[in-house]
Amino acid sequence: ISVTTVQTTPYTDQKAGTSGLRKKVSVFKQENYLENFVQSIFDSLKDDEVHTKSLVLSGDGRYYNDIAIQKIAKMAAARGFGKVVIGQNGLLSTPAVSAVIRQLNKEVEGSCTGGIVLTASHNPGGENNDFGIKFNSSNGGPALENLTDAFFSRSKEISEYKYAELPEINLTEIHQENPVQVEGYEHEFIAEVISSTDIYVSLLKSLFDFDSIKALMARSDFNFAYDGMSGVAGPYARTIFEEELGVPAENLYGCDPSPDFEGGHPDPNLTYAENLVKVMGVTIKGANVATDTTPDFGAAADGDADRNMVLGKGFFITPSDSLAIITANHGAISYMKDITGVARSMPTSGAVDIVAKELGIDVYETPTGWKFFGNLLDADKIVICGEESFGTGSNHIREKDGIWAVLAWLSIIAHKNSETTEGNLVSAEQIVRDHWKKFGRNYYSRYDYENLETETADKIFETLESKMEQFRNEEEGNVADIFEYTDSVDGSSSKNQGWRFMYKDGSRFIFRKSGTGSSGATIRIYLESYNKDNTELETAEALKNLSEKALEYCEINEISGREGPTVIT
Ligand code: VG1
Ligand code: CO
Repeated sequence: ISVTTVQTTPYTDQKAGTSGLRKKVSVFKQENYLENFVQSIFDSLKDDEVHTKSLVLSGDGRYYNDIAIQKIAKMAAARGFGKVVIGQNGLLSTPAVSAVIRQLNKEVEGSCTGGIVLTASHNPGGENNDFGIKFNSSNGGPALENLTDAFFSRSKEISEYKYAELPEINLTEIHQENPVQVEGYEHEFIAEVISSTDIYVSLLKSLFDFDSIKALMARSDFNFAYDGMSGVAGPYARTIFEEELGVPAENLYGCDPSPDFEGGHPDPNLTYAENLVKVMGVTIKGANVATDTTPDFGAAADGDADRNMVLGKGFFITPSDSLAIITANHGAISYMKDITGVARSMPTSGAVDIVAKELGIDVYETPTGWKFFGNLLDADKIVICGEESFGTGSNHIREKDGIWAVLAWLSIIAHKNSETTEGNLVSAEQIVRDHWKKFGRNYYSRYDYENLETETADKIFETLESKMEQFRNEEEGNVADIFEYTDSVDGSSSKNQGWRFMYKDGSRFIFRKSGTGSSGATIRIYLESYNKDNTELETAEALKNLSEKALEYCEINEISGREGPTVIT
């Protein structure tokens, strides 16, 4: 098979955000745009990391997934990879990619360099929406900043890319293509199409006690609903919830992956997971409108299935509380008898810190983005980690894992009910309320102002910085700073990770610019207030003063001319 070299000129905007490169499909379709970025990734890897090694290559099934896979496979062959491993129909969820990379390296140490994940995650898909490319390293986790910086530098000076003239790979059948000899190499190149679900499902089955969850599902007083949001979670949900755990098919919504997520916004929160929220008897503001037939527990995923939103009957559970509650009840999860530590991203509420203190384990505060958990997980410093943005996970892989979080919750509910009789179910809501009673409650909310003009966003951050001094002087013990992180494993540091305004009692408001959008600027405002004793207030009520302060400090409504946030979670 011959290799063709194509001359190209650099693009200047191929800098990865919080999680890979995300742009409109039309941007990716510009001449050589995708090829430039992929070649920049490949050029940044050393020959001995690539030659004869395998590369996992798949995505969440959004528009352009299949075309990109064929292009990238040809480029991987030309770069000297020995193998590309692709999920059937080009589908692997983000957590499944992580699991497959780790499994290949477990079978033959050092055989898999990593993976390319084609997803823009929670961003809408389709011809007029977003596409994305992310590189994961051999530990199964998102590339660290030194690597993504190298990709960006390379992309600014790239002058050519190479592809091998491979025949089209048949993505629909599980099989191996015929091995080919690629010009310039002595080894053979092979493309293998594997089951999208097998490796991931066996991993999860090894972690959780499926029998006890199955017994919970069989109870007449427990009913479960799941929404795959028409993303890649569907096939996994079908296998795990329906086939393994006996959930009726009609309780699984949005479980057929669609290139444009059926026109939806595959982001599991109260605003965008409209269907599940309705099914679960919750209003967009989180109020309880459940009826007798409302399911007892429900969950939704994002496009690439690494996020989760969990809901009780008529009851919203914040991701920060979910992290704290999973940590507090880790004993209910078979493989987690001893845990060394936990981590949360900085804007995630401190609920988990309170639990960690009680358990006598370490807690780490990292910048936003799963890549920052990688080193801590690899060094066994933490077992569970999570983000306020509906991301939860553990050391079983190196990505957040939506279905894992659901199974963790189901394990906890099963455990709490191992001795209750039918009709007396300890509900998810009860578990949360008991938790608050014991540990106090971190009232929490996030406001997103999506798609602002870049200049508007800049002006808001300038305003904030100019007012930090005023905040410090306002009350004794106030702290205002810009969050900086030093990784305790490799010593690397990351600056400008959030503009923080913190009171002495732990209440705080924080501002960040989103790094996952594909156009304009999105500002996130995080509000948190801790109350040890009064845990039964309405969130909006409990955060009223703090919210007013935050809006007053940043002047976001005045500067942007908006009346309020686009999304509140
Ligand atoms: C957002 C979330 C962050 C998450 C990231 C990727 O980033 O805030 O917590 O890790 O998305 O999630 P940002 O920079 O837009 O705030 V996913 O599921 O979109 O890969
Ligand atoms: Co995602």
